[in-house]
Amino acid sequence: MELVHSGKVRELYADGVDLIMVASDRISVYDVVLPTPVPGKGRVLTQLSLWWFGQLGDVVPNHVISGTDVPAKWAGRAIRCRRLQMLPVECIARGYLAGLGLASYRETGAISGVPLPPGLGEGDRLPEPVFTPTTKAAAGHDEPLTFDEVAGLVGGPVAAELRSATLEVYRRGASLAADRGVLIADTKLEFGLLADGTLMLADEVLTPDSSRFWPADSWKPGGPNFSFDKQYVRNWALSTGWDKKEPAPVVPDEVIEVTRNRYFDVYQRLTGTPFPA
Ligand code: PZK
Repeated sequence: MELVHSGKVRELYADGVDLIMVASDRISVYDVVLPTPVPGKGRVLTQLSLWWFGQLGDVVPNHVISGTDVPAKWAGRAIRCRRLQMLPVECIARGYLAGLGLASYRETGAISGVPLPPGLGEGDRLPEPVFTPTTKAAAGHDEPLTFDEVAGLVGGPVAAELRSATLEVYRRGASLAADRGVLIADTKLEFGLLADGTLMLADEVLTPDSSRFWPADSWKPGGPNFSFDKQYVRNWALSTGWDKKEPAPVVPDEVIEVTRNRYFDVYQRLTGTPFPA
C-alpha cells in the first residue's frame, strides 16, 4: 500500500479509494518520540477511538468504514477510513485551563478570540466549554485562529458547523468520561467533507494522544495536573537529566510496563470493559 502520510506515531496508507490509518506503539513526550515502544499502545488507542466513534455517531457522522477489514499485519491497530477533503483547522474544545490555552489566557485574557472571565488559574474548570481552533502546522507551532479566521478559511456555514460539532463532541465525551472518573481537559478534533459537502469527524477521537485526560480523583485546580498516560514516563525521563531534545533516553522495562498499564486502565475506565492485553 502507498504511504500517504507519516506522523510521529501513526501512518496513513491509501488502499484504492479508501485510507488505512495505522497506529504504532511509538510514544512521544515533549514532542520527541522515545526510542522504546509501548507494546499495545497502537491497539489500545485504535480500539478506544473506534469505541468513541460508535458512542458519538449520532452527534456527527465519521470517516470509519471498518475496524476489522484491514491488512492482518495491522489487525487491531488500524482503521479503514473514507477519504475526505480535510479542513485546514485543528478543532480544539477546552473545558479546563491548561497548556497553550492557559498561556494564551495569561497573555490576553482570551483564547482564539473568546474572552474568558478574569481570575482563572491553571487547571480551573471553565464556565462552559470553548471552541479554540488553531492552524494545522508542524507540532508545537499551531497558531490560534479566531472564529472569523476559521470562517475565512472554510466559509461561514462550515465554520459554524465545526464549532457546534466540536463543542457537542466535547460535551458528550467529557460528560461520559467524568461519570467514569476521567476528566477530559481539552481535545483536538479533525474534520473533513464528503464530496456532497457533508461534514464528517475524522482522524482519532478522544484518545490520550489527542486530548488531556486527568484522573478525576486527583484533579486539583491551581496547578499542573497529571496526564493519565504519559506522566510516569515524563517524570522518569526528566529524572535522568534529559534536556527534552533528541535523542531521548532508552526507557527501562518497568517504566514501559507502568505506562502500558496506564493506557489499558484508561480504556477500561472509559469503556467499562477490560482491554484484551
Ligand atoms: C488525513 N491526516 C492526519 C497524519 C495519520 C493521520 N479521512 C481522511 N481523509 C483524508 N485525509 C485524512 C483523513 C483522516 N483521518 C488525516 N492527514 C490526512 C494524519 C499522519 C498520520 F495517521
